[in-house]
Amino acid sequence: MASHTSECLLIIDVQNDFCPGGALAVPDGDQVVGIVNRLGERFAHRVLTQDWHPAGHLSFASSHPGRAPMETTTLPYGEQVLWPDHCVQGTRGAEFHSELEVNGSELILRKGFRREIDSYSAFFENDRSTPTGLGAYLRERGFERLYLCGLATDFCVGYSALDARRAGFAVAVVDDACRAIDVNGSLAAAWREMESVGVERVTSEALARA
Ligand code: VGL
Ligand code: ZN
Repeated sequence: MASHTSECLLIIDVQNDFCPGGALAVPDGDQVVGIVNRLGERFAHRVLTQDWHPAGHLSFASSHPGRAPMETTTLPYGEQVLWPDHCVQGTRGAEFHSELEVNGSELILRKGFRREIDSYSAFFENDRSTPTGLGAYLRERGFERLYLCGLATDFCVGYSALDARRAGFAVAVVDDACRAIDVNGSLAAAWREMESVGVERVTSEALARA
């Protein structure tokens, strides 16, 4: 049952910059808003994440002279996609979509706030070892099963799902409540990886019927 007290809905990065018209628009990103709001009604507990970068963040192509968005580079912790400037702290692009239901969420977890390191995952930054604190928070709250939705399936949702499994939670991704960026086959790769570690793929309709 999706309303069970040991379950929490994680709503990943439903922010203006990931919606049409935004700096790093995910195709049809805004289409998840209504689905996520309805999904949220079925959960007793909800947590939001917010991509939250300082100006000049090293994941921005603009911080690397001569480099263009969507190229990759090597940073001390490994390969990093270079993005357009997005979700800069305090800007409109970093705000949640205006129609997203935010008041019922119990925590807003901000990530990617260190200039030198990106954080796709809500649990670990892109070095895969610096924790955000979310795993400990969710464990201490007694949650055992996490449902993930939001943007983007192949980056922040996918990395968060993998790390949530690694942290010992049961994890399901609500497929129709997510949208993907899909660069160079990243969406198929993300699902392959998620399924290989036991992340369940569910739909909001199936949850509503359960
Ligand atoms: C994201 C790329 C860069 C995401 C965030 O929310 O999926 N993707 N920053
Ligand atoms: Zn980002």
